Amino acid sequence: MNQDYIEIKNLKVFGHHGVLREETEDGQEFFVDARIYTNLRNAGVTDDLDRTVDYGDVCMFIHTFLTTNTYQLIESAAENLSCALLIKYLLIDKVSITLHKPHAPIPLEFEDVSVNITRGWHEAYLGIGSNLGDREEYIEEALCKLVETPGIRNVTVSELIETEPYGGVEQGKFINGAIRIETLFTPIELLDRLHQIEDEADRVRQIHWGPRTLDLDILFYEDLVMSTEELTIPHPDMKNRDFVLRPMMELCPHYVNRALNKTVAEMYAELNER
Ligand code: PH2
Ligand code: MG
Ligand code: MG
Repeated sequence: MNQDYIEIKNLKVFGHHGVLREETEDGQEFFVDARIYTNLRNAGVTDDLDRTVDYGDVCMFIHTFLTTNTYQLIESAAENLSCALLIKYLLIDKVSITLHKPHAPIPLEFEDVSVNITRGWHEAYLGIGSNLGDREEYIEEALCKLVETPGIRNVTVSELIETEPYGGVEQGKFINGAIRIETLFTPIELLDRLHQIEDEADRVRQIHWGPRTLDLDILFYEDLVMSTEELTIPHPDMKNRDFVLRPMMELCPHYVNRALNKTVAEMYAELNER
């Protein structure tokens, strides 16, 4: 993983962020520290500004962002600023922002109050499937919606394949595929967005594992291993599903399922031996 960064310290911005009326009316000084994680190797060896993130440009962007938007909370100002930087500058993988408010309305002597957050793009893999209605059209539409979602970028799709229904319910054949994305969402936020897209595809939740116009499942989210009532990552049944592993073989055969310590290629080979 990239460890390089550009660091900006104590960039002064006069802004109107705050909960109190005098804060939004009169404004006050804020100071921003920004650590911009981006690989500096290419710029380093070529001496070419176009291969890095221009820190002057970033400073102007931060200044404009924090003067033209106002937030009640410094948390919210930092959050929205981080996302805006990650979306605007394609070379930034991750950003750490500290937003200082040294004149915050606290009736005591103090030096500074600040928030610090780190935000970045996360690699995730999704399964997609449909076995009702115009299957290709539902999948095409869902892909467009993913591509157009702010907070999702670099959407890559495997070949789409027709598959026999798996799991014992008698139903029509599926079209399945796998998708690689990069996202700013947390796993739960991503799941919510996928459910929204499913709902917009006229999906009705009837029989468990029954026919559906559109199914979008999270297969991997970085190297995360998690399990809640709502969501298990990596997808707990992927090792048994040819319709998941076959398209994944095309996208990421060497990706490791950290719950099983097996690569996609190993899971696929073992499934085919059974
Ligand atoms: N999805 C299921 C159940 N069975 N079978 C195939 N071939 N493809 C699927 O996407 C699929 C399934 C539940 O999500
Ligand atoms: Mg599914
Ligand atoms: Mg599902």
